[in-house]
Amino acid sequence: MKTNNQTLLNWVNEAAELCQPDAIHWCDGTEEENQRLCAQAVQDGTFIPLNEAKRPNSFLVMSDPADVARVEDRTFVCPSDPREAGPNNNWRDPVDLKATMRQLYDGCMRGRTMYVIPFSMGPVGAPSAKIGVELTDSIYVVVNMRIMTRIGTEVLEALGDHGEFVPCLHSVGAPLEPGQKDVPWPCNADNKYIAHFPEDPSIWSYGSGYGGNALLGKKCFALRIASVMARRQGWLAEHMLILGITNPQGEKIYVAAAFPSACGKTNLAMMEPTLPGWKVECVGDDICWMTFDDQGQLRAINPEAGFFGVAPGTSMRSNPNAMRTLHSNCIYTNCALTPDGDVWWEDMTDEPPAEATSWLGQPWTPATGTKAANPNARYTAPASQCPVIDPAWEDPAGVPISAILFGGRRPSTVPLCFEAFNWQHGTFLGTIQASETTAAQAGRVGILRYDPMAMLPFCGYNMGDYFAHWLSMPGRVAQPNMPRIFFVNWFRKSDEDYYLWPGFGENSRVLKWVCERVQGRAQAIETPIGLLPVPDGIDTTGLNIPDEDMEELLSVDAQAWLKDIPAMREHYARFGDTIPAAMHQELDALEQRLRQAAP
Ligand code: OXD
Ligand code: MN
Repeated sequence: MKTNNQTLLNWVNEAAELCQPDAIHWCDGTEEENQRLCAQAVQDGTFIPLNEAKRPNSFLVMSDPADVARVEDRTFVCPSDPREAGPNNNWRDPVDLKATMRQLYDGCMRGRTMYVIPFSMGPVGAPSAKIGVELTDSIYVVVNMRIMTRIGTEVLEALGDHGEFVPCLHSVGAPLEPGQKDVPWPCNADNKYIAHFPEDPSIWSYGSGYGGNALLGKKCFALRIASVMARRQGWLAEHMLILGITNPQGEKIYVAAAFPSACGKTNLAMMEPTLPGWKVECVGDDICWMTFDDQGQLRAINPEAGFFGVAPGTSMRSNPNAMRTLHSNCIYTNCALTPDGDVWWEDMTDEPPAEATSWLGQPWTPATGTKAANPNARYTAPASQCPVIDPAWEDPAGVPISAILFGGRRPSTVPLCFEAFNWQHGTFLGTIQASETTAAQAGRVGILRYDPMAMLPFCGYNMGDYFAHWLSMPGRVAQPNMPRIFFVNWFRKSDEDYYLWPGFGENSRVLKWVCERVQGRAQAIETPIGLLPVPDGIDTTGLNIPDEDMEELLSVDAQAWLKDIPAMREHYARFGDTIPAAMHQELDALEQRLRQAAP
């Protein structure tokens, strides 16, 4: 046996008795093991090897069409007291749900191997790293966890005989009878449960093999369970990218940023600045754990080791550094397959391939009229392969965070960028972070969907208590050196419905302003909503943007903001009396400042 950790051994035995796998395999995390598992998955018909000359050591996987995304309505957060979970989570009584799930797990791994994956979220042995162990009957999960986290023997060694770990039990829920032929993507589409028991803490997942439902280190551990730990222990587990930005003088700061899904987190995290002499380097694209150091400085680690990125829309134009990360050693899920054994997805190239096999395994041409790749098709790529990975991305001490950005997709009302007055006001801005519905969604256009701190699907406890935790941060150390908080909006549209701001690499111009504010070099104008750049505050050298557009991007329309106030109050009402009084005061104060400013 690879470990003497009795708690771990007992739990693996109990799980094996319940799930009844044919075999148990303890993952060592080696390349040799990885090769064997990938070869097995090819033989099983789950993995399609890609063209060795084009994408060495890479595989395409096509999932069951009934298992293509995170299932929020089947995700449960189960403390004993439902108030702890809050209205932002689906709650079930933990005793009842465990009984229900035990019945499902009973014999669920028959005909399969149970893999034991010891994994570390964060560099192995780092002070703020945390260990989990995932038991799974899916090779796809093992191979993806190996990219997304650090797995294997070194983690067991770091765990030691008495170390603590979060047990994560996963099954696709598709036992095989003797002689029964397997399908390429086993799952149990009608019985999915993604359950979190924060008081244990433990994670039980059943029925899905996809992404955040099955790679339990990511959303389940690093956000939902970790947010509960962070609250108890006085740190922050956030749905944020982390980047380093260096000016032409070589001065560097680190920034963390929270945007809801589909707002370009990965693109910002590894952008190529258009401003000459500026450099952006990536620490992480999705999750950020922040702890105070003994100087009162918040320092961040990326608990992950890979990118599980949305493929469609990723191109040399939108994210060249992501494209350059994908040269080898990647897993692709639900992308299309080209005749020369490569992958393709919508907007990857200007010209689509003349023909391909769609993610549904069907012949596809541009005339087919359906998407070749699933809209949630993904790549799983080692972060170490990113050409702009930050030199300190695995520093066990983390990187010092000087600024936090919030933002959403706001075609109207919200300016390009502004700064919060202080930490409390910045927290308030995070709580009212929202995206507007667009024509792409059914229902009315322009409705605000609030996603506070981009954590609505990922906060493992009551959202109101989470706001209070944010407010408590500066009081936790003697001399806090809090990051400055900013709000950005790349998606502002003109009255004629075009995007006023070009986005992508041009966002470096906004990051430049953020740096200059942090360094005390940029002026700002006090407005009812916060501190805005002065006219000319944003460097537009070489950018062909009309003065009127720039003016609109940096204007505060008090009437438009006032129109949003009732929706903000409704949003708060959803969380009842758990919303801290300070947040209501901020909302009242905002309304008052807007009324004074409105003509
Ligand atoms: C993700 C998400 O996959 O936020 O990162 O849904
Ligand atoms: Mn995410």
